Amino acid sequence: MKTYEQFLEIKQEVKDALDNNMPVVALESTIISHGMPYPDNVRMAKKVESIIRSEGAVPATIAIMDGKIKIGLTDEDLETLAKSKNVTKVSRRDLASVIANKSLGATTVASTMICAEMANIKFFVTGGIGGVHRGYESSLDVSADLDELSLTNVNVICAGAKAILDLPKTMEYLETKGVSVVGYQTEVLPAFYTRTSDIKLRHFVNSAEELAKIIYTKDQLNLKGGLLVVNPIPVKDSLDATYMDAIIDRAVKQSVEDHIEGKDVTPYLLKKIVEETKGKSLEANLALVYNNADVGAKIAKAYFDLIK
Ligand code: PSU
Ligand code: MN
Repeated sequence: MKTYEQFLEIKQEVKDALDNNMPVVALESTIISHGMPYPDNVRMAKKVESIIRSEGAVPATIAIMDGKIKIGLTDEDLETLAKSKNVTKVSRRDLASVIANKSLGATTVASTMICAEMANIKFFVTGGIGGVHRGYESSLDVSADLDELSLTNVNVICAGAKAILDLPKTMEYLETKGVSVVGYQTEVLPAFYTRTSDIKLRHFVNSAEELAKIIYTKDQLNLKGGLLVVNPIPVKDSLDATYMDAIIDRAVKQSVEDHIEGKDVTPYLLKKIVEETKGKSLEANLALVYNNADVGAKIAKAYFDLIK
């Protein structure tokens, strides 16, 4: 028994799937507690799980509760995370304290990867990852998500990174850390609310089967770290880039004026953008997460079909 297993509480449904080599897809909880307002957040969390199930995979939303890493949550757990005011945003550096103190914690991309790997889950669906923030030169703000992608062998499916970040620098950082970014039916980096950016990708695929082969090969090569799959928002849900750029610029400027720092930056910006777009950005955010859930489950399924 591994020493960390004493802290894992894996839902029976997830355990059964793992034992039988069935596809399991991990989901983060910071997107619920700090990424979207109530009650849209809990609606999102439940719908994402149902999309993954409808593709024949098992969802496993991850959070820290009662001194345990819970892998697979009940609807009641999701409601608690969505509603509570005192949920800690837990990244790698926060994990031990929040578990030891038995506080309620929502996992970011970085900590969800760590917990998923402990439970032997290979795939993880989210909306957007953290990255190198704009104004990095003075703040030194780089999300721990990026280093985690280079360390932890969990494959992450997202819609790129939000334009609240410095996208070219985020891509440079991933390159330095040796993280493979693979476009799913796109040759350029999608920018979350929009399908495209100026950044060309070095690797892209057209199908879940092609991705499954790359992931299988990466594992056989024993390369550490995760693969980052970037999947563009559907055309009908994407927003106008110029409109969003202006809103994001204002939100970033306001965050500097308001002296927002550290882990509060991302939630602050997400909230401001939803307010400024009168909910339009939230609708886009929901749509891209659902799309990622669909694609992520298909990739997980293709992978387990391949290794059978
Ligand atoms: N980007 C989004 N929505 C989110 C997040 C990022 O569009 O909810 C969350 C994720 O949990 C991500 C975290 O891991 O924010 C990154 O926070 P930070 O920048 O503080 O590392
Ligand atoms: Mn940060």
